Amino acid sequence: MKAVIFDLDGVLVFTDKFHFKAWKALADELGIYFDEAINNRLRGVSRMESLEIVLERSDKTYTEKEKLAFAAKKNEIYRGYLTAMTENDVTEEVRCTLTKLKEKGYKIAVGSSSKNAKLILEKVKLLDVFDKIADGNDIQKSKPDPEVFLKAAEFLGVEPESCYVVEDAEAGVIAGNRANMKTIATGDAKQSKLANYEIQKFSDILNIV
Ligand code: B16
Ligand code: MG
Repeated sequence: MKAVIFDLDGVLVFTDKFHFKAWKALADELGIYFDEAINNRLRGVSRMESLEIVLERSDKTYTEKEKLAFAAKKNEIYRGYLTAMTENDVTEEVRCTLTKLKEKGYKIAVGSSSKNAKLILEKVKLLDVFDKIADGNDIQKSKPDPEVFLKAAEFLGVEPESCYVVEDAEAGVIAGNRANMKTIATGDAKQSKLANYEIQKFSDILNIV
């Protein structure tokens, strides 16, 4: 049995722009500098680890309680953007490619660091398309740790060596490599040249697997 495991944010849907806006709103409120380059470092990284990166630019030291409140605030703003998502936020190309992979006999799963993954998949009507979903609620360590992809493979009952991982984040590609899976880079992840394959468009996956 073979499988393809998809990262969510930046691969299946483009919620990265919402993460950016939400972190920017929090950073502005705290008077901390934040830009696209810093935002790129947050791809695939858990919410609390992302907050630590955002706070690198602050002179102040915050308590754990304050940090939890900041993360909750960011998540509230982020989830506000998610409410507007619909099935139109997933392209026909993505839906067709997923169908063709299943026709070819592949199991398909999501491997996302996000604790909001199921909500997003439900909003864009992809929840029932995947055989399994491993997300931020299933793991202790976020990417670049391989845990989320190993969980997805375990949920599917497929050996890691028989899995492909599609990722837009360098941290995610490293996680896929560490999981002993074959990695396919899209978007930002192509810059690091760490993946086994690169794609220009989503349907190119069909030429690789
Ligand atoms: P949440 P992915 C990741 O999703 C995002 O890329 C990253 O920016 C975010 O901090 C992380 O999920 C946690 O998200 O705050 O919703 O739990 O790319 O692994 O699908
Ligand atoms: Mg991503």
